[in-house]
Amino acid sequence: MEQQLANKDFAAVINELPEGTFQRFPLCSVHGVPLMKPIADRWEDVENVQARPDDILIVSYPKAGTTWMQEIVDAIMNDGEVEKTKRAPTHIRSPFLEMFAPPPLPSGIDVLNMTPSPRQIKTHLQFKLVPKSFREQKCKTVYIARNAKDTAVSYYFFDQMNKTQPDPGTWDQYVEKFIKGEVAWGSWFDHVIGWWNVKDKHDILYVFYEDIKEDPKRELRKLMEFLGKNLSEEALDKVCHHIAFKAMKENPMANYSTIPDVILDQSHSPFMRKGEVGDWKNHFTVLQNEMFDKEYEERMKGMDLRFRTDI
Ligand code: PPS
Repeated sequence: MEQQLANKDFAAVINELPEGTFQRFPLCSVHGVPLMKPIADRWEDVENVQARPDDILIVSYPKAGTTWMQEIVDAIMNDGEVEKTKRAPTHIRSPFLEMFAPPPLPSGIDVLNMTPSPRQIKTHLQFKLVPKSFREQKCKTVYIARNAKDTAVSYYFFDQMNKTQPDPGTWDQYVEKFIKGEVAWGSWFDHVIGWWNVKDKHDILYVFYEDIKEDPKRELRKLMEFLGKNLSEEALDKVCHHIAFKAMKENPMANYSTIPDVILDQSHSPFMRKGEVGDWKNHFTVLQNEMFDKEYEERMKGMDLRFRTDI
């Protein structure tokens, strides 16, 4: 079924849809979280998704390294046989739970319903918004988190090139919106804290982008153990090579190059943009940084959740 979906020429279908089908959708509040209108409009469908006990949920705030984690999980689930990860693009191999799509394109839920178990499911939802059946089925969940400053920079470039997200405005305006959580999927703080607070109550592995960047093999081992897999050293080395930034940037099954410009305009900014820790220093002014730090201190007060903005 994945192969069938992979073989369909969605790009051709997308390019034939009437002008205006894809647009910079406004944000609507869903239980207090701003989500793009087409997601809010079909929220009941998302809430009613039926999880299976062997589903693996891959969760993140946008731009935290979701695609990286999707590639890692798929490679591990395929026992390090990385050739198997080339069977389809990321969004088919690992359906995006709340992703909307105008007919005849399949939505995230449509893809999910066609995916064989064990399914690897991407979501950007805060813990409180995840359909309850994932908790009932006690699904394994991998949460990937990235420091707020690099996330904000990455999101700013993404919102420029993703033609379905609200216009980010200037960088100065964006920093303010990001801090206030007035961006798609809401507040970075609510997201990382919400998942951190429940990580020991459910089957959740909380992983940091910066840790994978620092020592991919160490983090792969943690993931392998969590997913109940046992890869040889040789297989792990193969996975490390496969999930390196340069390899993924050049991999059409991982770099979103199959999505047409009308949605993702990669001529503006590539999806695989820099893949670094600390790029925020090239964008934050001294003033923006002071403002950000002040708010950060306030929001993270008393938390035992620590992020690195440098490695
Ligand atoms: S999305 O749209 O929310 O799913 O985006 P997401 O995949 O979460 O985040 C995209 C950022 O992750 C970087 N990335 C990587 N970094 C290091 N190594 C690898 N292999 C890798 N793959 C993706 C990607 O470049 C985006 O970050 P920036 O800082 O914009 O480069």
